[in-house]
Amino acid sequence: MQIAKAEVLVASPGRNFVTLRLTTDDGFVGLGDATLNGRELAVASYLGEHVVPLLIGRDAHQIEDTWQYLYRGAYWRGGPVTMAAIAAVDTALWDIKAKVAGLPLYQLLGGASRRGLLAYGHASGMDLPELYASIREHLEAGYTAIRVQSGIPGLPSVYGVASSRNAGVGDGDPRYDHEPARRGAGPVEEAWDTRAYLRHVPAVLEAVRSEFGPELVLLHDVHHRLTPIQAAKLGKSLEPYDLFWLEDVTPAENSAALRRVREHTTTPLAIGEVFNTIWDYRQLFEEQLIDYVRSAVTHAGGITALRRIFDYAAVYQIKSGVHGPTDVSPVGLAAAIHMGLAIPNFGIQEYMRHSTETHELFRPSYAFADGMLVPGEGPGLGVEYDDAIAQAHPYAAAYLPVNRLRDGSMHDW
Ligand code: EZ4
Ligand code: CO
Repeated sequence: MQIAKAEVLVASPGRNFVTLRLTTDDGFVGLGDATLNGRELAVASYLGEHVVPLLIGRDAHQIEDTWQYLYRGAYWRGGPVTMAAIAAVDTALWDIKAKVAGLPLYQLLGGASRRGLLAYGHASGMDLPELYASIREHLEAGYTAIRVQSGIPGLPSVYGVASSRNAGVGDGDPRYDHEPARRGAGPVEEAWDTRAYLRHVPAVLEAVRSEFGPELVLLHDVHHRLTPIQAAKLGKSLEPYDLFWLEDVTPAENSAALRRVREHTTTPLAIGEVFNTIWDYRQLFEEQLIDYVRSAVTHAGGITALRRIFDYAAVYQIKSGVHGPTDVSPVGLAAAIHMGLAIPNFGIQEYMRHSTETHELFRPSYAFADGMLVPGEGPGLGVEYDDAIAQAHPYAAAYLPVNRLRDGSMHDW
């Protein structure tokens, strides 16, 4: 069974998605997500110019060999563009293999190890009343685990806080698909003040914990903004509020920073959404510096590569906590749901519902109910790309914001 056709599809149902569609000579179709938020066309070009020509005529069943061929064969290894491209090929080939077998993909990964995936949503508010309202909406929608992001006094906008009041969780609520790659010729500039953040956040989590009680699973994302000692101090100060995890406390390049954090706090740590390969995790795993792996299928080289990362993590009792923002397409999310159902060391799955337009384009068959995600039971990933809908949503340039400190210096966003 040979790969006969490989198409790189770019569409923008509110935000940009890059999808690879492979078709075999006997008519099986597989999809892979190659979306790199804010840098989408770099991956589309890498795929179109350098990968697609190598795929035509290859045996669609040789997933491992194709992965090795694209990873080793480029000589220039790793990096977000390359690994998103490899991820898309890998995911599409798994989709095809499962369709040929006539099974939902999780069956090829060892079958179901649980009833569903505990999922967390994003609650946010510029102030406490707005945040409480957002948490209540999530509870009503069935979430039992919630990420909490808050406005900071003195800063007009902050990462993770939806830009309009009462951002909802419902299907079709455009405000919930707010993840902040904004259309335009360049990035929006936000202001950041680390001291103001560190003063404010413990009070927010104290208030939320006392308002909603001890059962609710709470998470918080620091988005790579602190120095090691600032992160250590924050982790320690949040211990009384029993977080499920504190995410991305320090910039991802400096693994040893988390040693400093670990020396001071028992708050669980998650990192890895911007990592590309298993090597990025090596020190973190071997020194047991983290508790959850954040890599998405889309950004870590696909199902083949992420499964290896999870197995390596399991040696150290480290669990999955797969990145699931709305910039990972329903194809990437479906792949994560199949993996999460099967792997032994599943932890939690991030789940921000995609917009109605995005669901119309991809028609995913996974479902969210009672706080859990389950994949569809049809063959493959359970996602179908609708070309007619794609036609109506052409690519539009969009950028993630950048951060500047009060004196104008650039800071990590
Ligand atoms: O900012 O995926 O935990 N989730 C995150 C995301 C990232 C976006 C960047 O494209 O940190 O919201
Ligand atoms: Co994050």
